[in-house]
Amino acid sequence: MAATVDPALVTGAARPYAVSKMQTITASIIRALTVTLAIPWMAEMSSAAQPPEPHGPVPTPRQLAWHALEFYGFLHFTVNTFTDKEWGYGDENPEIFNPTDIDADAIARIAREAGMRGLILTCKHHDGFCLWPSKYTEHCVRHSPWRDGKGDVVREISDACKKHGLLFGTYLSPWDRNHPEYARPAYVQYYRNQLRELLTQYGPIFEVWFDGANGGDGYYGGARERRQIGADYYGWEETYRIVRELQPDAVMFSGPDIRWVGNEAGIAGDPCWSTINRDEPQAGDASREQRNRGDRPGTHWYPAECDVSIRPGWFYHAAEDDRVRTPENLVDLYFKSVGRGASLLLNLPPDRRGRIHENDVASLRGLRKILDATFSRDLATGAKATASSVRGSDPRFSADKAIDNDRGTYWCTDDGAKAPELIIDLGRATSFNVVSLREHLPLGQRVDAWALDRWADGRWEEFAAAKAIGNRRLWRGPEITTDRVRLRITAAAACPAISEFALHREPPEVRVASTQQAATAGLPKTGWQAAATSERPGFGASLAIDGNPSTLWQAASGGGDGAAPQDITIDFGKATRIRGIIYVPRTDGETRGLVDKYAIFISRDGKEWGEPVATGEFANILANPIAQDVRIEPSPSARFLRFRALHTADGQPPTAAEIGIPGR
Ligand code: FUL
Repeated sequence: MAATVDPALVTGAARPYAVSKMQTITASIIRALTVTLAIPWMAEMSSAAQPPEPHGPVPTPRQLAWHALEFYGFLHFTVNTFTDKEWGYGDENPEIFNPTDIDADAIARIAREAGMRGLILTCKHHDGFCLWPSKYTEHCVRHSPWRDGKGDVVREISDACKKHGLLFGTYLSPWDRNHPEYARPAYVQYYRNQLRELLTQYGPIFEVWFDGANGGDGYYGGARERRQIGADYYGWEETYRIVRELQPDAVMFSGPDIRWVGNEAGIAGDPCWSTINRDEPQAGDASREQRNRGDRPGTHWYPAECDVSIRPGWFYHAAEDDRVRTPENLVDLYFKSVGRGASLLLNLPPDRRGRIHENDVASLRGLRKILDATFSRDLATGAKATASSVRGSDPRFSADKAIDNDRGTYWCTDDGAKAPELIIDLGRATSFNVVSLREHLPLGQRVDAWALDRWADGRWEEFAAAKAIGNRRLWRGPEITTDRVRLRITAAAACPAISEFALHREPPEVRVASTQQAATAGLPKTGWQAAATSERPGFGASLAIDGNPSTLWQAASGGGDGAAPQDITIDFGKATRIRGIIYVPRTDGETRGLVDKYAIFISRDGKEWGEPVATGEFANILANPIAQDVRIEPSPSARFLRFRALHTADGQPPTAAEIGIPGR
């Protein structure tokens, strides 16, 4: 049997995959990545060495195919787009879903141009409204004026993905705040029925996204109550089985295949291992820290996906049009997700037209421009590669396999050589500030730690050192100029198998990454005074108005249900226009006492308060603890404001890093 590799299917690092179907991708990647294990011409070589044994847990074929994607998009779109919320309560009238100018084609084209390999659509978010005409509910597009009730957003987006060579994935929220049977057995059947619709009617699905979020309360067919579910409620094993049956190539996020990275900020741990220690393959109750970094050594291959929005919220809000992440910020996230061996799932929320807002498009184009300018040229191409060890002196494992721009080949050493060196002689002084490394994943994650040296003044000088390589490891630093670079594997669990060593030079103007999204500017707080219903020693109310988000007010008393409500009352010293409030959650990485339900009261004299001027929820604050900007219109004027924490996400006494008033 002659082994030929179809060049179109070879997954060269510098060559993007020109495929549109998951099956094709899976087949091509597996072939390319495992080709060295099976090529018969190996036998013709005199010094034929055996490839090394895989080390530890290894990726499944579908995980391997997913690793190759690296960057794809999320589309958060539903009734929330029209109610300006992040979590709909489930009581929305389907008639409010009415995009004026939906253009799935344009959405897919923009995603493709940005370099994304697929799109995952919120077919149903927590509000329960279905973007396709599900035969199991009336709470869907069939009752929207959009396309006279004959529309199907899932169809339009999935078709557009096919047309533009993108993979398509589904998000079907397990938590459903609309369904009367939620938290009872009948709902689980309903959920599976809907999943079957999505997995059978829209072609190949590359990823099925299971969201663990659940705030408890909802409309639930008019009951308007809080419903608790137990850990076994959803019966996940059976649901996973359905996905495997209907879409065997699909990976399941927060199921058996891919783990959440532990934050919604787009940042993987450093290092971020693709393995985790589990009794079960899925993460279950893994801590955020464990999800963020993984475990070494791990019992299961369970790589991380970084989900993050291009705006502060997941859904479109016109008020965030000027808070879209900059291209530089997106590049920074790319390095901290893809560059740490995870994938980047970047959310692009369609607006009320059903289009990606111009500001988001501009940022995406900027991102692509920078990535192309950085990665289109590999400065190590054509260099001379030598290594301290080559497996069996077999040319199939020689040093140059790390710089041949082919992810299917790799440099590998003899079994005993666990701390080898790879020297890249560039032939002339070359400037770069990005180094890209990859391991040959079918053999597992083998490298624990590595360092990079440059040749300077007749000796090696270290300029980088870190842990873990995995699917991809990007080092980004100040510009280095040298004619020789050395990769030192400083610790490995098994002889290394390195499939890529590449050098790149970023356009100088983007090197200082701006990582901040401008927060809403608040009124200056001079002369303000604050008092709270309770405070823990050292965590007084005044710390919520000191302009310093690293200090916080923390209420005292109780735990569980007794923790809230609690009030913090602010005296502005003079009548002040109250455009709303800004609640800044604690910034110390802790999640205790995050307020998720609030009421706001105002008073002229600090004695008479009346009805609240605003009430609501800070949806999703636990997973995405960003500043919450609540607007009150028309804006009243008052000297006193009371922020009442009605409920906290974890039932602990409320906390606030800052409470402010929007300045405009
Ligand atoms: C979270 C959800 O609660 C958010 O609304 C969003 O969908 C995000 C991707 O996942 O858990």
